[in-house]
Amino acid sequence: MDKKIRDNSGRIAPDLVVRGVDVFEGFLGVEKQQELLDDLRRVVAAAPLFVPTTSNGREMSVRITSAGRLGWVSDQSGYRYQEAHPRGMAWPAIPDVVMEVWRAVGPQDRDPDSCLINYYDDHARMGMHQDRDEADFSWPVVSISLGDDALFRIGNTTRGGKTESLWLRSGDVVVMGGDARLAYHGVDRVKAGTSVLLPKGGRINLTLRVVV
Ligand SMILES: O=C(O)CCC(=O)C(=O)O
Repeated sequence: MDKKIRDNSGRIAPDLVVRGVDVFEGFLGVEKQQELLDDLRRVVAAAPLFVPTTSNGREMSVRITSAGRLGWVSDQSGYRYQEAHPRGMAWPAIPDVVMEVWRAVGPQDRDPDSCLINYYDDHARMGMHQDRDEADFSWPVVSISLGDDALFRIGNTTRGGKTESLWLRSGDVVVMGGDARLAYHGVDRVKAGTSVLLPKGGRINLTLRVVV
């Protein structure tokens, strides 16, 4: 990892804490981002991106796939984690670079079960929501951003109220743990042309979770 400023307990210190959410700016340097992108191309070749729908049939604006033992899906039967891609194949393994990030900023004694891969084009967004499809909220959610800048919004542990926004850039890592684990959050927009990492533009976000 490129950032190595550690606190007394040996953990890497965040650059910023917004409402209890730890933000590690530029955590992955350009070479690691490129390595990760190459890994993700292999993941997507084995388990293609698909458009999730809400239970009432409305298409979400992101395209998704997963790596790891379990992947998150949403369709007319609702949202859930499952062991196979909607087309039936097992999810590919979580890339090593992603596991290195998890071990550097997340728990050392438990690996994630799932790495959700969201692809945002210039028009995609993600509404405010809580991550609560997992069994145990004491494990944090670790998120990695690649590609164009995204306006990430963090709210409260109940819906509504004041929120704060920050731009997430390629290589940034965010950890939502402790009291912030159940904070409402979302992505208001992606700013086209702010990164050259993805040849066709857009943004990839990876979220790592302990599910069971
Ligand atoms: O794209 C992001 O930065 C956030 C993704 C997210 O909130 C999620 O996958 O639940």
